[in-house]
Amino acid sequence: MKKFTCVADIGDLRAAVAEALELKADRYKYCELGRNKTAMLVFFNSSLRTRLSTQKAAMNLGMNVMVLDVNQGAWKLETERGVVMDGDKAEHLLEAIPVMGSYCDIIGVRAFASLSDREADYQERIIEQFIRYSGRPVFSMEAATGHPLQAFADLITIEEHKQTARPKVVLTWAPHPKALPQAVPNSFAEWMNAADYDFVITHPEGYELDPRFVGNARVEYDQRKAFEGADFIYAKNWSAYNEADYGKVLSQDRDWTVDEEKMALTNNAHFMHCLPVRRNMIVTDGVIESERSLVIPEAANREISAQVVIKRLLEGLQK
Ligand code: AN0
Ligand code: CP
Repeated sequence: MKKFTCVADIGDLRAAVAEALELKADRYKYCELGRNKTAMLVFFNSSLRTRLSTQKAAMNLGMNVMVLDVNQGAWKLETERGVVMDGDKAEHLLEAIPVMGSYCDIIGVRAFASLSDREADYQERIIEQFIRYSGRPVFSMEAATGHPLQAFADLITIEEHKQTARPKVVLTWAPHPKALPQAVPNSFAEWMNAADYDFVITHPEGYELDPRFVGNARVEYDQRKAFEGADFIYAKNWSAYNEADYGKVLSQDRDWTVDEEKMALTNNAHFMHCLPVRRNMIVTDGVIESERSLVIPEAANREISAQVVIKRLLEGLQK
């Protein structure tokens, strides 16, 4: 594997899940693979899980790890080409990227959507420049339009807990006070479609996602109807994707909060969320604390999804 930004990069999903479960059972089996190799993790945005789980995954493979928080201690970076740099930005991404690449063997990048320029966000301008100019295999730790390490961990978690071959999985929008990217729901939809589950997306009108990610999923505007018979409820907030409202919060309607009454409509569904989660906005205390909640095992599987991805990037270096 030469890069990891979307489901296509991982290839056959059955094989990827099998590899994940093999690594989970023996996480130090390939501890020599990364010896004398360095992973650099570059963060343009905050993180708890991605930062820790990706470091742990690289360490399990015997790698050295360097973490850079671009906004804390590094020079302020200009990302647009052609700008006269007479403001507060001291360095351009076009120098910073190859410099970072010169110190490592693989690079992970977290660079969220601006939510102000849909075209620039959906062209993935930041991570694409890392792919082009770093000279190293690059993997997404949540870019503008996708969070594939999260979606892969979610897939592993569903495979571990499903009771039927083709479970009903429901992605539901839920309220949040701030404008959040579409990256998590986009990737979740992409991976659920690839896994060929019975997949339904529910959200208020105006929150339609990019059709390229929605694919063949069924869209149901009545949340309660969507929940009927569900085996997994995956909650997430996102801001509007449509051109007129891009990046805006259109609703904070707490009638969309996932609560016990709505979970009772499901087939005793498991509750999932990528975290961090705002309690009693996205989900009630009762649901997230219930025995059907998978939020902690889901987060734990981030170490496993990252380890499969980094292992494959390391194997790709040898070819
Ligand atoms: C981010 C998002 O919604 O993309 C990261 C989620 C993993 N969430 C927040 O900023 C709260
Ligand atoms: N789920 C997730 O990516 O969490 P962090 O933003 O804390 O890394």
